[in-house]
Amino acid sequence: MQTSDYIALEEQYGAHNYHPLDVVLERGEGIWLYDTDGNKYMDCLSAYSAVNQGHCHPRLTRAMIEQAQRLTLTSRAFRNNKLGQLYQSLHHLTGYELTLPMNSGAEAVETALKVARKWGYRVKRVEPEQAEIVVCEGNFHGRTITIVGFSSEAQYREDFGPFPPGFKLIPYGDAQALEAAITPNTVAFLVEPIQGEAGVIVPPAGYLKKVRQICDRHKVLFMADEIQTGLGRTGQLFACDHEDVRPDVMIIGKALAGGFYPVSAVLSSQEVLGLFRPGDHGSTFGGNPLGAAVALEALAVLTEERLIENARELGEYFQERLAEIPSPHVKEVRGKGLLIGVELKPEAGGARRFCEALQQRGILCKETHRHVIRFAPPLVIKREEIDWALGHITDVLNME
Ligand code: IF1
Repeated sequence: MQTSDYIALEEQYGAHNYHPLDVVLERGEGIWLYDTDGNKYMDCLSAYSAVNQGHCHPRLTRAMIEQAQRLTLTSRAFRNNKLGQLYQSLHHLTGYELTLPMNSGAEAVETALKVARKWGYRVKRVEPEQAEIVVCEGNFHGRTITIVGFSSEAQYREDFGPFPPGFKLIPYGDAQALEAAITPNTVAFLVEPIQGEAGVIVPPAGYLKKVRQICDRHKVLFMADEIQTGLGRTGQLFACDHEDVRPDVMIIGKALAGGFYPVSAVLSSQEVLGLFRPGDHGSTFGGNPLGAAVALEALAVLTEERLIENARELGEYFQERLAEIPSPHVKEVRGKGLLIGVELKPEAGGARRFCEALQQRGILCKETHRHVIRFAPPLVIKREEIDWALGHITDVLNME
């Protein structure tokens, strides 16, 4: 089959809920992707930070194959020999007492919303059906009806109502707005430490520390969605670590299983996750031994190959060099670690055409919110590979 044949199949038989670049990928290795015409590309998206360990990491491939030959799924009606080990590994790595395993990021976010409401009723003693959760404008937490119900993005909400009540939107990065929004019924504040989809929006320094203090003052759960920013992406284990802040509830996913298998999780304390009783919540695949085995190895790769340190060191390097590029189109370079956004001026005509030009030079990026090019390569990237990319990025950022 030709590349055009693959595209035709997707166009004819698939729902058109995406507008992908017209590149048909068939193989990945480390930071490199290969299309059906044999072209090679540097992956600067990492599947939205799900492939932090690099494509087809041999240790993850081996872990998946070995487990897949033994046991893949039992349901949680029975126990398996991998889940407890994943729980222990996450406890040792993060310090949180308990884990609740799910599959997609949205499922983990929904789980966090449910446990926050339960905590509100059982511990904070909020009146039944009155729990409120504060969220931020520009948020992205997934695509379920509950979650898009509190999105500020019209397209994510359009034609999907009616939506569940109990959510309050405030401006991102504004700690006073959080304090003003809290009522006696507020049970939680859900926030991304850096807003990925909104265009790699880094909040003002000290914001997360103020959030922590406000949530303590008003007995509100601080819930961090680190599905995209977590597990090394920003040069720390969690983006919250940049401000030495510890959320009550930590939500992770994506790179938790290195892009091999959907594994997400909610991490918290006995006081919060200990509220769930058997039958309160669940999932057919949540906590399955195949996902757990891959996640165990994905966490080991993250720490043993020092990917967090690499993201910190090379993220700073990449961002500095990007900021030095003289370009008539660039408005701002921002981000943390290897989560970098290059915002273009409105007169540049949108980031899509720059991503298409980068594709022609062997670099795959994704624009976000029309004017921002996101650079988020796998955390295994090397300095000389960044230097190679910078040459092409410089040319593209100077095209007409
Ligand atoms: C799409 C965005 C990124 C996330 C955060 C929860 C989820 C995501 C911070 C839900 C997922 C993905 C979803 C994917 C594109 C991508 C995305 F553009 F949509 F917003 F990364 F920025 N919290 N983000 O980033 O996790 O259920 O997908 O496993 O929906 O188009 P999921």
